[in-house]
Amino acid sequence: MSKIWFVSSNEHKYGEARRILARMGMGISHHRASLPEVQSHSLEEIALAKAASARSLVGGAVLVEDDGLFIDSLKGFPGPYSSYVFDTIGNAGILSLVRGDRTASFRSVVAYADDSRTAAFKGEVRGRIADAIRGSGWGYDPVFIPDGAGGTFAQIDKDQLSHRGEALAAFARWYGDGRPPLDASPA
Ligand code: ITT
Repeated sequence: MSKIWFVSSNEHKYGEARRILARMGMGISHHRASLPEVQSHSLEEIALAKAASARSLVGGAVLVEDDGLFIDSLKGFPGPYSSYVFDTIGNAGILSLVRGDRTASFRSVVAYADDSRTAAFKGEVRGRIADAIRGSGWGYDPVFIPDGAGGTFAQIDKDQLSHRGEALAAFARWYGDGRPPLDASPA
Protein backbone atom coordinates (compact mmCIF):
# COMPACT_ATOMS: atom_id res chain seq x y z
CA MET A 1 0.00 0.00 0.00
CA SER A 2 1.37 3.43 -0.91
CA LYS A 3 2.25 5.71 1.96
CA ILE A 4 2.57 9.45 1.54
CA TRP A 5 4.87 11.32 3.91
CA PHE A 6 3.80 14.89 4.68
CA VAL A 7 7.15 16.48 5.47
CA SER A 8 6.88 19.63 7.58
CA SER A 9 8.10 21.17 10.81
CA ASN A 10 4.63 22.61 11.37
CA GLU A 11 2.20 20.44 13.39
CA HIS A 12 -0.75 22.71 12.58
CA LYS A 13 -0.23 22.39 8.85
CA TYR A 14 0.02 18.64 9.12
CA GLY A 15 -3.08 18.43 11.32
CA GLU A 16 -5.13 20.41 8.83
CA ALA A 17 -3.76 18.50 5.84
CA ARG A 18 -4.53 15.18 7.50
CA ARG A 19 -8.13 16.21 8.27
CA ILE A 20 -8.72 17.67 4.82
CA LEU A 21 -7.33 14.63 2.97
CA ALA A 22 -9.08 12.16 5.28
CA ARG A 23 -12.41 13.69 4.20
CA MET A 24 -11.40 12.79 0.65
CA GLY A 25 -10.47 9.24 1.63
CA MET A 26 -6.70 9.73 1.60
CA GLY A 27 -4.23 9.08 4.40
CA ILE A 28 -0.90 10.75 5.06
CA SER A 29 1.79 10.25 7.69
CA HIS A 30 3.84 12.99 9.30
CA HIS A 31 7.61 13.18 8.93
CA ARG A 32 8.60 16.10 11.15
CA ALA A 33 11.51 17.96 9.62
CA SER A 34 12.47 21.50 8.75
CA LEU A 35 13.42 21.45 5.09
CA PRO A 36 15.84 23.98 3.65
CA GLU A 37 13.94 26.75 1.80
CA VAL A 38 15.41 28.29 -1.34
CA GLN A 39 15.09 32.06 -1.55
CA SER A 40 12.52 32.84 -4.17
CA HIS A 41 9.49 35.07 -4.77
CA SER A 42 7.64 31.99 -6.04
CA LEU A 43 5.86 29.68 -3.60
CA GLU A 44 5.79 27.08 -6.36
CA GLU A 45 9.55 27.15 -6.81
CA ILE A 46 10.05 26.91 -3.03
CA ALA A 47 7.55 24.05 -2.71
CA LEU A 48 9.13 22.08 -5.57
CA ALA A 49 12.59 22.52 -4.04
CA LYS A 50 11.19 21.38 -0.67
CA ALA A 51 9.74 18.30 -2.37
CA ALA A 52 13.16 17.45 -3.82
CA SER A 53 14.77 17.83 -0.38
CA ALA A 54 12.01 15.74 1.19
CA ARG A 55 12.64 12.98 -1.35
CA SER A 56 16.34 12.94 -0.45
CA LEU A 57 15.51 12.87 3.24
CA VAL A 58 12.64 10.40 3.36
CA GLY A 59 12.43 8.71 -0.05
CA GLY A 60 9.16 7.21 -1.26
CA ALA A 61 6.17 9.45 -1.87
CA VAL A 62 6.31 12.88 -0.25
CA LEU A 63 3.97 15.84 0.07
CA VAL A 64 5.17 19.27 1.18
CA GLU A 65 3.57 22.68 1.32
CA ASP A 66 4.69 26.28 1.12
CA ASP A 67 2.34 29.11 2.08
CA GLY A 68 2.22 32.83 2.32
CA LEU A 69 0.02 35.70 3.41
CA PHE A 70 0.05 38.36 0.69
CA ILE A 71 -1.16 41.81 1.78
CA ASP A 72 -2.19 43.98 -1.19
CA SER A 73 -1.32 47.38 0.31
CA LEU A 74 2.15 46.04 1.24
CA LYS A 75 2.73 44.84 -2.34
CA GLY A 76 2.41 41.21 -1.33
CA PHE A 77 4.48 41.35 1.87
CA PRO A 78 5.15 39.06 3.78
CA GLY A 79 4.42 36.53 0.97
CA PRO A 80 7.17 33.89 0.74
CA TYR A 81 8.74 35.33 3.91
CA SER A 82 5.63 34.70 6.02
CA SER A 83 7.28 32.24 8.37
CA TYR A 84 10.20 34.55 9.19
CA VAL A 85 7.96 37.59 9.53
CA PHE A 86 5.61 35.73 11.85
CA ASP A 87 8.54 34.68 14.05
CA THR A 88 9.91 38.23 14.15
CA ILE A 89 7.14 40.87 14.20
CA GLY A 90 4.15 38.52 14.55
CA ASN A 91 0.50 39.46 14.22
CA ALA A 92 0.91 42.66 16.25
CA GLY A 93 3.58 43.79 13.80
CA ILE A 94 1.39 42.98 10.80
CA LEU A 95 -1.53 44.94 12.29
CA SER A 96 0.70 47.95 12.86
CA LEU A 97 1.84 47.93 9.20
CA VAL A 98 -1.59 47.78 7.53
CA ARG A 99 -3.32 51.13 6.90
CA GLY A 100 -6.24 51.86 4.57
CA ASP A 101 -6.76 48.99 2.15
CA ARG A 102 -6.82 45.78 4.20
CA THR A 103 -7.35 43.26 1.37
CA ALA A 104 -5.05 40.25 1.34
CA SER A 105 -4.83 36.66 0.20
CA PHE A 106 -3.54 33.45 1.68
CA ARG A 107 -1.83 31.22 -0.86
CA SER A 108 -0.68 27.63 -0.68
CA VAL A 109 1.33 25.46 -3.01
CA VAL A 110 1.52 21.76 -2.21
CA ALA A 111 4.09 19.70 -4.05
CA TYR A 112 4.02 15.95 -4.43
CA ALA A 113 6.90 13.76 -5.58
CA ASP A 114 7.49 10.03 -5.90
CA ASP A 115 9.77 7.83 -8.01
CA SER A 116 8.12 8.81 -11.26
CA ARG A 117 6.12 12.01 -10.83
CA THR A 118 6.46 15.51 -9.43
CA ALA A 119 3.57 17.97 -9.42
CA ALA A 120 2.49 21.15 -7.67
CA PHE A 121 -1.02 22.39 -6.86
CA LYS A 122 -2.19 25.87 -5.88
CA GLY A 123 -4.84 27.21 -3.58
CA GLU A 124 -5.78 30.78 -2.80
CA VAL A 125 -8.35 32.46 -0.60
CA ARG A 126 -9.06 36.19 -0.75
CA GLY A 127 -9.94 38.15 2.34
CA ARG A 128 -8.83 41.01 4.53
CA ILE A 129 -6.68 41.75 7.54
CA ALA A 130 -8.76 42.16 10.71
CA ASP A 131 -8.51 45.41 12.68
CA ALA A 132 -7.34 43.49 15.77
CA ILE A 133 -6.30 39.99 16.81
CA ARG A 134 -9.49 37.92 16.85
CA GLY A 135 -9.49 34.36 18.19
CA SER A 136 -6.58 32.20 19.21
CA GLY A 137 -5.56 30.13 16.21
CA TRP A 138 -2.06 29.49 14.97
CA GLY A 139 0.08 31.68 12.72
CA TYR A 140 -1.84 34.45 10.95
CA ASP A 141 -5.23 32.80 11.56
CA PRO A 142 -6.30 35.40 14.17
CA VAL A 143 -5.79 38.32 11.74
CA PHE A 144 -7.13 36.94 8.44
CA ILE A 145 -10.84 37.15 7.58
CA PRO A 146 -11.68 35.18 4.41
CA ASP A 147 -14.23 36.76 2.06
CA GLY A 148 -17.77 35.81 2.99
CA ALA A 149 -16.88 34.62 6.50
CA GLY A 150 -18.09 36.19 9.73
CA GLY A 151 -14.74 36.02 11.50
CA THR A 152 -11.05 35.25 11.21
CA PHE A 153 -9.64 31.84 10.32
CA ALA A 154 -9.15 31.43 14.08
CA GLN A 155 -12.90 31.86 14.67
CA ILE A 156 -14.39 29.66 11.96
CA ASP A 157 -14.05 26.12 10.58
CA LYS A 158 -11.41 27.01 8.00
CA ASP A 159 -10.85 23.59 6.37
CA GLN A 160 -13.73 23.99 3.89
CA LEU A 161 -12.53 27.30 2.49
CA SER A 162 -8.82 27.58 3.17
CA HIS A 163 -5.96 28.00 0.71
CA ARG A 164 -4.68 24.64 1.99
CA GLY A 165 -8.04 22.96 1.39
CA GLU A 166 -8.13 24.18 -2.21
CA ALA A 167 -4.56 23.10 -3.01
CA LEU A 168 -5.06 19.69 -1.37
CA ALA A 169 -8.36 19.14 -3.17
CA ALA A 170 -6.58 19.75 -6.49
CA PHE A 171 -3.86 17.32 -5.44
CA ALA A 172 -6.38 14.66 -4.36
CA ARG A 173 -8.27 14.93 -7.68
CA TRP A 174 -5.02 14.48 -9.60
CA TYR A 175 -3.74 11.68 -7.40
CA GLY A 176 -7.03 9.83 -7.39
CA ASP A 177 -7.24 9.83 -11.15
CA GLY A 178 -6.64 6.17 -11.95
CA ARG A 179 -4.61 5.51 -8.81
CA PRO A 180 -5.59 2.89 -6.20
CA PRO A 181 -7.21 4.39 -3.05
CA LEU A 182 -4.92 4.95 -0.09
CA ASP A 183 -5.32 3.83 3.48
CA ALA A 184 -7.26 6.72 5.03
CA SER A 185 -6.34 5.89 8.61
CA PRO A 186 -4.17 8.41 10.48
CA ALA A 187 -0.47 7.71 11.00
P1 ITT B 1 7.30 23.86 6.90
O1 ITT B 1 8.24 23.09 7.78
O2 ITT B 1 6.20 23.04 6.31
O3 ITT B 1 8.02 24.70 5.87
P2 ITT B 1 6.54 26.46 7.98
O4 ITT B 1 5.69 26.86 9.15
O5 ITT B 1 7.95 26.98 7.96
O6 ITT B 1 6.52 24.87 7.90
P3 ITT B 1 5.98 27.91 5.54
O7 ITT B 1 7.42 28.06 5.21
O8 ITT B 1 5.04 27.54 4.45
O9 ITT B 1 5.77 26.84 6.69
O10 ITT B 1 5.55 29.25 6.26
C1 ITT B 1 4.35 29.85 6.11
C2 ITT B 1 3.99 30.59 7.37
O11 ITT B 1 2.76 31.23 7.10
C3 ITT B 1 3.73 29.67 8.57
O12 ITT B 1 4.86 29.50 9.38
C4 ITT B 1 2.62 30.42 9.30
O13 ITT B 1 3.16 31.42 10.14
C5 ITT B 1 1.88 31.08 8.17
N1 ITT B 1 0.76 30.27 7.71
C6 ITT B 1 0.70 29.41 6.65
N2 ITT B 1 -0.49 28.83 6.54
C7 ITT B 1 -1.22 29.31 7.55
C8 ITT B 1 -2.54 29.09 8.00
O14 ITT B 1 -3.36 28.25 7.40
N3 ITT B 1 -2.94 29.77 9.08
C9 ITT B 1 -2.15 30.62 9.73
N4 ITT B 1 -0.88 30.89 9.38
C10 ITT B 1 -0.43 30.24 8.31
